[in-house]
Amino acid sequence: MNSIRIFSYLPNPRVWKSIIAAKIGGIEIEVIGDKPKNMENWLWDFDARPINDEDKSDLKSFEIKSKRGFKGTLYKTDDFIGQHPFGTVPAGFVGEERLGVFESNSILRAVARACDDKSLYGGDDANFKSRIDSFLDANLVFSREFQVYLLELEDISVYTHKRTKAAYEFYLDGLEKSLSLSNYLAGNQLTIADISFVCEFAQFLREGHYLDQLKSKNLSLISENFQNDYPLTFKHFKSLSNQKEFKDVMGTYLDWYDM
Ligand SMILES: N[C@@H](CCC(=O)N[C@@H](CS)C(=O)NCC(=O)O)C(=O)O
Repeated sequence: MNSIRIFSYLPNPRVWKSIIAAKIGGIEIEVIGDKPKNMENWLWDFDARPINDEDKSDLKSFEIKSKRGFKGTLYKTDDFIGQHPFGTVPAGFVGEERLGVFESNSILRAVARACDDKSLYGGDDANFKSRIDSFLDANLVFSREFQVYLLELEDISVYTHKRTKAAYEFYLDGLEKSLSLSNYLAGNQLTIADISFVCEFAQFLREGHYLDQLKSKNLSLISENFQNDYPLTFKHFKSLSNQKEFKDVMGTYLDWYDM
């Protein structure tokens, strides 16, 4: 079996994708990390580890300004940057050669490929695999749009809200059409396209924690009418997130959300 290690802040819905796929596919993966606020006190590396102030003065050459989602300085080794040129987490390392795999959907694909049962990623059907990829790409486009939105929610601009709303409608319109034709996103079986959707969408729903900030700008929740506007997608999201393999990983993350 191909060994897979993931380094990230935890909990992270983008890591859950891989953990859920590994559970369903019956393989073990290694997940290392810490709370988001502690990531500046870790050495970002294959052998990631917590570091103290003394370590930090010895590791000055690895100091690097955070770029997205973090504030301040992070400690990323040259080897880490060699394998992860965009410097992001989740950071996957696969195989004996500890090859860097970045982007959570790509890490998810790596996990699904490592499973004995390949059905989560289309089995031997290259065309079906490509279709699954299409959903994963559409999911990443939405995910990038709402990442900007979530990071700005403390002081949200009308521009970002409008842009994210358009991305939400584009993505969910497509999912709803798909689910009117098949039981799962890419066809009639559970695939990593569904797993990625559930984890990303659970994260997007965190906009609900910023109701006051949105109201103060006369803006409303983008997902306000999720259930009515996209009934099939809502049902799919609800039923998968309540499925044991998902629930065991996602824990209480969605408990606040009224479904
Ligand atoms: N689309 C990427 C998002 C990864 C990402 O943007 N990670 C951010 C944290 S949310 C990061 O690692 N930032 C590192 C930095 O700020 O230097 C994925 O799905 O893996």
